[in-house]
Amino acid sequence: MTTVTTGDDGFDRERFEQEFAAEARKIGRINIALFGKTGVGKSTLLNAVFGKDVTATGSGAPVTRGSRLHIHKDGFLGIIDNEGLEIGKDSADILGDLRDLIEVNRAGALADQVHLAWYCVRANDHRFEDTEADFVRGLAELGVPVVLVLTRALKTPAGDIHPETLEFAAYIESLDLPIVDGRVVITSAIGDPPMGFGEFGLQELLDCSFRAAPDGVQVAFVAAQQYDLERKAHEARKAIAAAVTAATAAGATPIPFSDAAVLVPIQIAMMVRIANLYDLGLQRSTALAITATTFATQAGRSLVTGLMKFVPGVNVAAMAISAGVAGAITYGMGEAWHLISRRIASGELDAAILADSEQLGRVFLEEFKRASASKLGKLPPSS
Ligand SMILES: Nc1nc2c(ncn2[C@@H]2O[C@H](COP(=O)(O)OP(=O)(O)O)[C@@H](O)[C@H]2O)c(=O)[nH]1
Ligand SMILES: [Mg+2]
Repeated sequence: MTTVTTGDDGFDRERFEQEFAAEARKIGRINIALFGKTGVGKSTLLNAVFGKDVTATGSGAPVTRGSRLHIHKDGFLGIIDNEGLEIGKDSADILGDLRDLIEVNRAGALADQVHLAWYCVRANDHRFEDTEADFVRGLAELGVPVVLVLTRALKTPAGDIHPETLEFAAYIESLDLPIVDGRVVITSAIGDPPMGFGEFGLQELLDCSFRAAPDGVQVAFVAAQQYDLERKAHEARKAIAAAVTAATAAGATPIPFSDAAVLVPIQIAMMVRIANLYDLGLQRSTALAITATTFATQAGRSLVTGLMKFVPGVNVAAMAISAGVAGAITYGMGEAWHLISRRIASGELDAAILADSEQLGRVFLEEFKRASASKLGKLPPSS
């Protein structure tokens, strides 16, 4: 028997933390091998797409003994790089090390495999050597999908990608290399604001990479990247819909009304899923969950009490409403939790609000009430 220490606010911290960690493990990791000369903009690209340069945080463990490849792991992302080695001169060594890495992990967990390579060339270099083409072919032969990225690209004053860059891309594409979609992705990770243009090409880079990455790491990729928040929202909505369905089914069985608003396992599962999709981290998610639960429990209770006035003493009707209410409350929880998660990821909620649980609670509550009421309004009238 499981004892759930639901106090008045119904929050079981230990359980939440365990579920959070279990969900993070389940999501796994995407590993990207990153290649390109020093200064082409690899770190800047990582920052723009993942919100951090994982290679900058510590040296990363050597892949195998004596290997010149390094794997930097951070949450849902692993970056493999060849710091200090030169494509061309050291190609055989790099490919050999990568082959070792792939062989060692072939039978192992998906989270330890190499899922994708980004081969970066500075757009302005206008040079793509035979040794680089050979290297790209070598990567593809190892079974790693290669996205060929032109970095630090420039735009004309009219806002078009520089014609010479387009020519350079067309030249590389004419080589018929085994690259994803057969095409080159032209990017600028930070743009050049004084020159009048911002970042571009990152959405294409992500779309192309998502198409090439194995199914089993798609969610890790969604969680790791911080550029395309709509991908996160899409997954979060699926989690909310699943929880609402499950809660509605659970609500149809006679649960005590006092429990309708507390954090049932369905709601915890939904919350840890969404928090992980937005990569909020354990500590922050736990603190948020405490606030959310406190406010939702109060609101849920008054919602249920209000509804009960309309069905005095009719047990069957009460149970039917209970199913709808369980779904509506779960929907309200999900939408409010999602709103907070999304605003944190987009930087709309600053540290001051996050530290102020009253203020945060009000944001949560407003969305909770709006969403659960919209769901309740769609319930068939009870007879
Ligand atoms: N304007 C502009 N500068 C960039 C861009 N990407 C990188 N840089 C600059 O190029 C330099 C080298 O970038 P970095 O990311 O450190 O290259 P890495 O050695 O490949 O990791 C830095 O000064 C960056 O600010 C870009 O998209 N636009
Ligand atoms: Mg760097």
